[in-house]
Amino acid sequence: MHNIKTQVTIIGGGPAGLTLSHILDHAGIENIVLERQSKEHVLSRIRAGVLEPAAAQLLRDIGLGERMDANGKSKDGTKIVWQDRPDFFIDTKKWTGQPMMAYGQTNITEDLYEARERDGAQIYTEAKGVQIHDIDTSDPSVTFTQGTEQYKISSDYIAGCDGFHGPSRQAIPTSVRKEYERVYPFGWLGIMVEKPPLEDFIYAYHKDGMAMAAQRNPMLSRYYVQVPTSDSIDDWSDQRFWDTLLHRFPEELSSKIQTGPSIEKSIAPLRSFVSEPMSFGTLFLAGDAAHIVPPTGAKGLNLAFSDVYYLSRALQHHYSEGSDHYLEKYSEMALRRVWAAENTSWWLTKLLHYFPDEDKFDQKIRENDYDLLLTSEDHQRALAYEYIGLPFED
Ligand code: FAS
Ligand code: PHB
Repeated sequence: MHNIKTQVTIIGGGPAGLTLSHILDHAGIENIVLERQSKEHVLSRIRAGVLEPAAAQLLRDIGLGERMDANGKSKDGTKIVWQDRPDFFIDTKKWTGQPMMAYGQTNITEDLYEARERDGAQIYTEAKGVQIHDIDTSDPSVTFTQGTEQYKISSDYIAGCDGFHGPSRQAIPTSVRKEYERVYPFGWLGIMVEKPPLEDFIYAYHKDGMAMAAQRNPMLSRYYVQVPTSDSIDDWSDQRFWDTLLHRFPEELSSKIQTGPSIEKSIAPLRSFVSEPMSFGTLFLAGDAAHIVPPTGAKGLNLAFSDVYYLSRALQHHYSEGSDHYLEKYSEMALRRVWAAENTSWWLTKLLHYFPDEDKFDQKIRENDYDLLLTSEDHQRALAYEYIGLPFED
């Protein structure tokens, strides 16, 4: 058994874990990252594509914004198109003065791994059997194996950045943990295609189901269609995907969509989920380990960054100023922003998707919500501020 001591043990080498490790390292706080998968597996994941202004600025502030600003695209907002109604633009630039940033999570994770390796970070990939011990004491530890070697890491704090399926959340006693969940009766079938994208990110409402146009770079497009949860990827040939997508977009847009063979195709289930509190003893959860949002509001990755902003600040105040104020306030501060994003994502999911069990009243409410966006500047401004997310609290 290798016995190792550090200050913060970070479980999970996705965006939350790697960003936290980077910030702590540059603040002189020793940390070790444990990642279950290989680096190649983590970098192969295709997920988010849009950063809120605050998340983009955080990456710049921690010295990781150069490739984002060089290769990403500033977007004034996101378009909604609606069968038989005028288009709407969630104009964050006009109403909040802040554009969104189109830069894929895959690129961000590449930038993070490159920076961590350059800085000589301690990252254990293919760390298996992670177990968390004694988080309600001042001597918490994590045990795991890598290959045939066994390890025990003792640290002051443990950061659970291990996503929805990781062990960290489960380490909080059920007597303390409260979970809130909404599982949606549909998923998003997403594909990646090496073709020029449309100009805008576009959500399309159609009575048969939602569709979405996204992008990664001038020669890489990402598209989604709403599919029943009973569907599997084998039910969806590329041809069926394209027929469905073009059917759900208005003619003036579908005629501009360049189709082609998919280079990636996957179905993501949709759920809204929050686990409270986000901390217990010396364990602090960040990112998908604590909460999940449907991708409709482009919030998941952005919440991971705001959690990491709050947690890294709290740990820096502990080590540099001996103050535990932000550690004690972490969960309630992070959850204020999480619940605001849960609300926005839930509202946009209701607005833009066909629900199999909905009735005519639901449809009239949906149409009225959209018509208010078309006619009311107050509603337009409110949605724009929701779409960029709450400002980070002092
Ligand atoms: P992650 O899940 O990214 O990272 C957790 C890491 O912990 C993983 O690398 C995992 O391997 C590791 N881990 C898990 N268990 C472990 C263990 N026992 N030991 C060690 N390590 C362990 N968000 C958006 O904003 N827009 C989108 O369009 C979007 N699309 C998505 C599509 C899919 C299919 C999924 C699953 C999510 C999507 N998301 C989207 C949300 C997603 O981007 C997350 O919010 C983001 O990855 C959160 O980052 P982390 O909290 O770091 O969690
Ligand atoms: C994406 O770029 O994949 C994307 C963007 C915005 C969303 C969902 C997905 O709301």
